[in-house]
Amino acid sequence: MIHIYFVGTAGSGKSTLTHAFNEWCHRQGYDSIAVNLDPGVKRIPYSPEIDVREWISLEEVMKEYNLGPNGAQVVCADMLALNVKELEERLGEYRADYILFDTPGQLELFVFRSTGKVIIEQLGKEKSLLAFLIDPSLATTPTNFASQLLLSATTQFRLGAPLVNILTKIDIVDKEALDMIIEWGKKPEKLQEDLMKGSSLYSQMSEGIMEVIREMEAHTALIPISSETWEGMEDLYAEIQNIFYGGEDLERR
Ligand SMILES: Nc1nc2c(ncn2[C@@H]2O[C@H](COP(=O)(O)OP(=O)(O)O)[C@@H](O)[C@H]2O)c(=O)[nH]1
Ligand SMILES: [Mg+2]
Repeated sequence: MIHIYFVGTAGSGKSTLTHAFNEWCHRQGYDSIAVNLDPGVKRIPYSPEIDVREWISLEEVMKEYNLGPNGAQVVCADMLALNVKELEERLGEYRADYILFDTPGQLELFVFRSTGKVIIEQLGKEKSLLAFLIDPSLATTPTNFASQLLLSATTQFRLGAPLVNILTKIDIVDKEALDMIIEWGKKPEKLQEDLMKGSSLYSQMSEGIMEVIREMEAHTALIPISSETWEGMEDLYAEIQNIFYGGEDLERR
């Protein structure tokens, strides 16, 4: 059983990819389920097998504690950490090979508060993979892309599990921009070179940042994916096999 946590900034495509990858797995005959970990989400584009909204309600928290939506989101995230046993029990009802977790819209709720760490550790860190989603619209300049990689590195640093970077929504990115981002993903030296072309004021800082990116191996595979056309789903699956079974397909074991 492998746990995949889809993490990324708001709107990066977590919910859409959780659903699309789940569908793709079913289509291939793989055994997967989807879990919604976002208590605050109003509408998700699929019906997850497990949904934390079954036991945590943003509306009720807003009423009970007299909070606005942002404050209530924080309380809900903390409640989720406290209710991890309930989640574990619900998961115990399934025997799927792949559990796909759709995490809260705002990345900071899962990454910087205790929620994400508590859940991953309680459910088993050794079988967990972080899939960090990078929205291409936040990655079109060297500075933006490097900032996303730093955020990805921070996520891995905080949560302490293997991580893959995923470039989402590639069906709506123009080819030139896409090729550029993919090249930066493959060649850190190219990213560094392009970063240095920017303001010299920050060149030393850029060098330091690149060092962190290399050091933390945030610069592992960048997998370009579209949840619309399903391009790249196969690559994500292959990378999962690679990380957990050294490339040997679970289905063929
Ligand atoms: N064209 C396209 N749109 C996408 C893709 N993935 C997500 N979106 C859109 O991006 C928006 C945010 O996606 P969502 O999954 O809700 O992001 P989340 O906040 O990270 O869960 C939605 O309008 C999605 O329809 C994709 O692969 N292609
Ligand atoms: Mg979402």
